[in-house]
Amino acid sequence: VSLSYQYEHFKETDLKIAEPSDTELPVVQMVCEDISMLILMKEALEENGWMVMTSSDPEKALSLYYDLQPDCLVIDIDFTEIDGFQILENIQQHNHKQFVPKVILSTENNRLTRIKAYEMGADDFIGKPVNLEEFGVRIKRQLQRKQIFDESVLIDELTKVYNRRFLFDLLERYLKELERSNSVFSIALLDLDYFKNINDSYGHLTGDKVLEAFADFLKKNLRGSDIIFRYGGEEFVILLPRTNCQEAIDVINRILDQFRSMEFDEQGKTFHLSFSAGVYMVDNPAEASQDILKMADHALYEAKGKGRSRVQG
Ligand code: GH3
Ligand code: MG
Ligand code: MG
Ligand code: MG
Repeated sequence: VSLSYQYEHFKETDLKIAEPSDTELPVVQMVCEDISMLILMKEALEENGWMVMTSSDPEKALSLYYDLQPDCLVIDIDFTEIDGFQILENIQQHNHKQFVPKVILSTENNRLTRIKAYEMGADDFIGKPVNLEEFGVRIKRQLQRKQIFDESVLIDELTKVYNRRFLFDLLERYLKELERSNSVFSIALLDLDYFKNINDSYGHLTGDKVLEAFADFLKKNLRGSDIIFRYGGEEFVILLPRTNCQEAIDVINRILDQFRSMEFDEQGKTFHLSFSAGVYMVDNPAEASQDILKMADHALYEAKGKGRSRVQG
């Protein structure tokens, strides 16, 4: 397997689910030995416009689960050869930090089975026979929970770019990726210049609007591979994969030029803004993510000290 494949695969599987403006269909995976019932349930769910993947073989279901990373998993535990709870158990053991709602189906709709299911991490339990209409609504509810969870874990509410928490999560993954490759990546820490003046002159609501506009500007003008995070207040981080220090400085300088020429129009007054940035290249997988940010912050501090509106490597 070539690195580029790994890289694309890594991006697609690990990041696709995390796109802030994700327009992908929700994916529901179902495991059930009874194929005719599986078909009926699949049709019922597909009416909602969801993508539904099914399997009647537990082994295949598990590998599909890890490849697919579904948004909801439905397990009918009534298998003849195995204890269907083993599927749930296996998945819980490999629980990456992700949240995937799991719905258990069984004819054994009794107190002890339900308790066991919930104790093993099930999010819902539906007794068979399944009412298809109710089934669809209950799965819909689980998909909503999944979406709310993903967004709150990953995305900054105001600017809709990734949040600080996800930055550190993703840094860990990129550092691991460095171990496998000879690649590098760069981090740029951007801080708006004299932002307090905006709040003081126009009020906090305008300040918020400017932050949103800045995030939109970054989304529009950065390369598709660059990843944007709100680090805190008026500070943003750009992760530039496979980009060395000089290339990163060039990218951020280009962005700075464009941003300086952007005109803001508020309460009958127009103004321009700038930012300062610190860039730091990472080529050592042993580096701690906190230290990476410290180095970028150090460079940012230098940029501010030299008079702001500049990029410091
Ligand atoms: P410098 O050039 O040194 O960066 O000056 P500055 O005024 O940007 O820096 P300072 O850190 O002193 O002020 C940052 C301001 O950003 C202070 C704070 O009120 C404001 N701020 C932080 N988060 C938000 C936010 O979410 N909304 C608004 N409106 N303002 C925010
Ligand atoms: Mg600041
Ligand atoms: Mg400051
Ligand atoms: Mg500032």
